[in-house]
Amino acid sequence: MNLLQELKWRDLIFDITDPEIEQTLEKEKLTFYVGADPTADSLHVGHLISYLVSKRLQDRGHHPILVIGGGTGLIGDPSGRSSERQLLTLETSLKNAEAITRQVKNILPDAEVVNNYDWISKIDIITFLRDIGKNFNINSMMAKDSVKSRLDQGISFTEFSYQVIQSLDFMHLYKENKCKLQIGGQDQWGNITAGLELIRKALGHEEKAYGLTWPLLTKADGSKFGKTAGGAVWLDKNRTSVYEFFQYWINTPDKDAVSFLKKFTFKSIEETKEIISEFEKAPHQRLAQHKIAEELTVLVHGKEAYEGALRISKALFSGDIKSLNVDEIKDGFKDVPSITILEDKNIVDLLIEAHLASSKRESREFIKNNAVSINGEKVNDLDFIVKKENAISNQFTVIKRGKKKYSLVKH
Ligand code: 545
Repeated sequence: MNLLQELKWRDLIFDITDPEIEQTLEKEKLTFYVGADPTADSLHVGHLISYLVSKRLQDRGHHPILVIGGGTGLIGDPSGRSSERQLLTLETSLKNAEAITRQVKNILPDAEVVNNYDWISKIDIITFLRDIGKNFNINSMMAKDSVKSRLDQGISFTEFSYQVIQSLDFMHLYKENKCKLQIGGQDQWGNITAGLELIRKALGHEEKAYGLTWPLLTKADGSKFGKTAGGAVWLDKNRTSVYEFFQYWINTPDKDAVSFLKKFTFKSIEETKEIISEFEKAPHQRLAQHKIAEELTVLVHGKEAYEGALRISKALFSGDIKSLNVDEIKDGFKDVPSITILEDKNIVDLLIEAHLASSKRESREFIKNNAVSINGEKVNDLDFIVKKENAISNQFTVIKRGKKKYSLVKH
């Protein structure tokens, strides 16, 4: 399969600007680019796709430029938004740009990373309106989805002009880096084609450049990709722990597992097909989910961090809590209800305090029926005292009631 066919097989093509792209990607080693505006100080899993598609192109010999939009972030892309954005301050935009640069360099260590503030901030208004502006037609600018969908509600001149700035980036990279292809999500189609038109008008009809978009990420049940009850799944481990990141992928619904496996992993088509067939024979074993979680956690956080996350999930599954260190307990039990106790406590009372039993009678029942364990060990003694000195690192005691109910006791 050639590159474009493979991308189609993985459902990563929404549109291309020219069918010729298919052959060009086979014959030439292209320099291409993808941009991201630093609207936050971390990417989340929804933004990963840009860098995964870039990696696929890079693996076939093409050269990625990753544009961090320190400049465009100051303007605000109206694409895919129903209302005006809050302006970022220069300080925030540049600070976020730095944080995101670190993240993308980690994912694609061999890519060139540039910040468009470096050239956008140098353009003066007369050059902008004469040399750039003359190539734009207000009617076609208004026909772009990003603008058209906002005409009723209103759109500022600032956001209206965004497509001109992104076009300018494409032309800049075309001239300076021979960059001939821009890729992006389907919401970027209008901005990408605006750039192609600028290149054609300003530089001449013989100049060849291309655009390629992938479809918006969706989930079979209609819920939002990349979100959990706790909010977005970030790539920054201080916002979303490695264990939570890993767990997000492990929890991929069966209905999405095949599509995610194709889009998010770098196994060959053959191996992917084998995994799919194993998975479809025994979906309860969650082979596809494990492969996705393993590859993405290693890519974003490294092998060691992945192994830590795997250890937490195994310990929680088997109940072997004692094998975890304090940090692993904190990660693994982040979403589990917790209580703090100031002195050692009898187990019957503690179950009530931890909301694992509603009365002393019920509490005693659970204990007598062998349904309660402390740090992975069954407790059936009604006089058992939960002590700080027996806690994991003298800090945490994990109580489990029944198969799934947990409470984290902090001493
Ligand atoms: C800026 C300058 C350029 C080319 C592109 C840009 C960015 C582009 C844009 N892209 C989106 C984005 O989201 C915020 C990221 C938070 C850190 O706004 N104008 O920056 C998303 N992009 C990835 C995909 C996207 C897009 O980063 O293209 O479709 C989401 O999948 O929405 O010269």
